[in-house]
Amino acid sequence: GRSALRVQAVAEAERPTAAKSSGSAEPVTTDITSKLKYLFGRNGDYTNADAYQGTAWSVREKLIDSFNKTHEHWKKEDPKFIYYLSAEFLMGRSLTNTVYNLGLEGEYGNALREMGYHMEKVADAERDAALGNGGLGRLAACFLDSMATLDLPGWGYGIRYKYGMFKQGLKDGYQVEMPDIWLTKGNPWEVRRDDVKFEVGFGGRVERKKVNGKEMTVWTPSEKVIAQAYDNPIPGYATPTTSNLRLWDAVPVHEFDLSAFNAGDYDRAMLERERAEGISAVLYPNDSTPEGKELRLKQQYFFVCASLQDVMSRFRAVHGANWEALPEKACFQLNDTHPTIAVAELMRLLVDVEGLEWDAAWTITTKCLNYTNHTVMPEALEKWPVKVMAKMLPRHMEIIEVINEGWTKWLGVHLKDLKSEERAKKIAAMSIIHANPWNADEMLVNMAYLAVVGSSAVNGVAAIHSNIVKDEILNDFYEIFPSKFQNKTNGVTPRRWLAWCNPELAQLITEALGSSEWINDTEKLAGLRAFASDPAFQAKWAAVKKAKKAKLAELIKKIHGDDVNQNALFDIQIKRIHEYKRQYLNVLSIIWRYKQLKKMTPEQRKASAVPRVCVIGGKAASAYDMAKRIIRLVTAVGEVINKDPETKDYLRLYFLPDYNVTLAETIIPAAELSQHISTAGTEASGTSNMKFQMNGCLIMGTWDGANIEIAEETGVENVFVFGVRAEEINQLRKDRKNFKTDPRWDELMKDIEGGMFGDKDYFKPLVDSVNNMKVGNDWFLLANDFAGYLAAQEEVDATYKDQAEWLRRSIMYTAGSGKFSSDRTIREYAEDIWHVKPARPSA
Ligand code: Z2T
Repeated sequence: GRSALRVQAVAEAERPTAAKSSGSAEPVTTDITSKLKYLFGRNGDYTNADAYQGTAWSVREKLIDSFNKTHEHWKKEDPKFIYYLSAEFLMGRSLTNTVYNLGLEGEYGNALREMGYHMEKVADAERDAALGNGGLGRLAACFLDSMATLDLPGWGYGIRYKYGMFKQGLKDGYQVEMPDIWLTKGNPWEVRRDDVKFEVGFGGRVERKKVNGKEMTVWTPSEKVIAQAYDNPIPGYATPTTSNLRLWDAVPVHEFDLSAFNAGDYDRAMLERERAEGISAVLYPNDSTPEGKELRLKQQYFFVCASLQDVMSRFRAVHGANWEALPEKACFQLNDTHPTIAVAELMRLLVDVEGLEWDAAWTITTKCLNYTNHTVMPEALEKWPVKVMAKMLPRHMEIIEVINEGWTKWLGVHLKDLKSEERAKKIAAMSIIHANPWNADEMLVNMAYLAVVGSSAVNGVAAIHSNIVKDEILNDFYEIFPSKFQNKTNGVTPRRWLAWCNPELAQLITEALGSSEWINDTEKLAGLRAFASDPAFQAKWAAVKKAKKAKLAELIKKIHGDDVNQNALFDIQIKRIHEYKRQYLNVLSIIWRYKQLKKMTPEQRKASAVPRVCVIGGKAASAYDMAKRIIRLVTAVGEVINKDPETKDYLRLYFLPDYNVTLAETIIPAAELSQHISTAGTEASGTSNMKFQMNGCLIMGTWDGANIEIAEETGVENVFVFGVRAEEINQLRKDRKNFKTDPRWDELMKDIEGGMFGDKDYFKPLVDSVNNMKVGNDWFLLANDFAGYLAAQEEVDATYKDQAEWLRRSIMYTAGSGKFSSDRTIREYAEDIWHVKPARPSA
């Protein structure tokens, strides 16, 4: 609201560069009304949704001005570019971010107010661009923001899915999935590049032929589609730089089959269109477990092939066929293994199309590519059956075979000192192509191995995770190439995740620090430590949190119809639903709390209970049965406890459906405690933990992922840490059968099994999954961490009773969050991996 504008006014005055507004003389109100008139045929009497359209199409023009200036500059300078290849970009909304990043909030805020609208309500009409599942996709979006803000020449490349992440609804407490129809009202944040399209082939045959006297390999695909480019400008903050996210849409080569049409076969006439459009139709809704479907591989190849051709055609336009120099001008980051087919595709383009020798092409390829790993869960590592790949991408399969021959041969020489038996074993274990361990007849391409062999650098996303990558999952490779392996701890953009989503807190921080420079120099937040114990500052800090809690309470009321106690501790767990993230453990502790409250007299409750409002949100992959049962358990427990007259003043549990970027922007500023309770060693990093930390939310967490580094920066004594350590996990799993469960745990299992929350049969598999004698065998060790978790919960209550201590910690969290800006992460990538340098256009 209003305070946000003041923050910006300060930021404006201090900006290192002038605001990027085009300085058009035409008043903004006129521009907005003219957009509504001429683009939408509207005349007065606009709804908020109309006002959004008019505003967005007007802001778009400023964005394009800035985009054009930046790209003119980059074209002239010809710097080295980083291309971030990712199957997912979870951008969320763009209006507020664009207006604020471009420094246009004064102009547009005033114009809308003059017209009788509020920016906040108008912005609320925008649909999220939800082209991602969760952490990995949102990370890519934060990276784009930081790359632009740091003036790094770089683009994102991905897929323009027609349908993004499904919309989640609840029916009788069960998850229902609905398509995400986000493009129907048009998208003001994209520009279709009619002149940028490339052919992408699939299937067909491979032949050796003499071409101009040279022996060449010729791939003749049996199916072709066109990749059509759409550019999504990415405005940096406090800089004239506006970068780009180029997304590909799949369209048919021929509009339709005219001969089939003329013959009256309308269905066949449209077949090619349907097959093509199917490729970019829908995002696979799996977070961290891959979908082994052919269409998914098609998507991966589709966007990689188009992106590489695009980069190479721009290179050729300037440098001709001097491909040896490509690594000086372009480097590609593979966001997990999803774009790993790039290793084979770049080889194909260089060898088959450009006519380079294999070895020269291999040197260029490995210099250009780098790979980021995002998970250590074995079932999540992508492997494509050789059969599938050979049919869809026959030439790529050949290339991968040749790469693997060279690789295993090289290994043989490199490991010559090993005994022959051991050597053979090691080579078999490191072969890119290997048998399916569950089905010896099926051969698989291990995409992580291909990515490691084909890259210059390999990195994990938090210190502990990078160590697990080195010591366990890719240990053989690490031993051979120790210097290839790096850590790049994740970060989040402090613009979207603090300054813009929590303008009230931003203003308070700016006042305290005497400048808004922290917005792109988050290490300055450390200055808040001096205020952590200051009662006057604490009171202002508390007032902001209270206002944000009121907003979340409003949302809960809208969704569930309930009024919640706004003085209660707001306890939040929002993330994809997954067994390893252990939402189930959270629910168990809530049930335990409920039972304790029930045992108390009203006087006892009044005297000692700390009221809590628990919120859980997150989507379950459509095919993830156990995750759907967990959602139902959350809603079932909520149905019981939220209406229990004895306890409802002290405990609530709400499942907030359709968790997405926009919802996170409301929930996170309101959170006082957030839960990051994955089994140690399973969450690669986590990134919402960083967003909560920035917003002064205390963390309850296991010693996992980035929690560890957050605790180090915040002071371990300020964090509620519990649970076994990653080093213990393997042994504990082996010992599971001998584990003696806590009697309180046994009681809760009986409660659920006995139907305390209804749906007995439906919950039975959940109970079984954490039974140390049953199939599931409690793989994620909920029972082992249960007692420690309850103890940590008691510590939370005790701390909350001491509000001065709670507020001190809250301030210390924000003060300690400087490291977790994605600006820091991107600077590290730029220096250690990409070797790209800033190139800022003049304002
Ligand atoms: C994903 O969001 C993550 C890992 C994946 O592994 C896939 C997806 Cl879609 C293939 C997450 C991690 O689970 C999370 O710990 C991490 O913070 C995030 O990626 C960004 O690195």
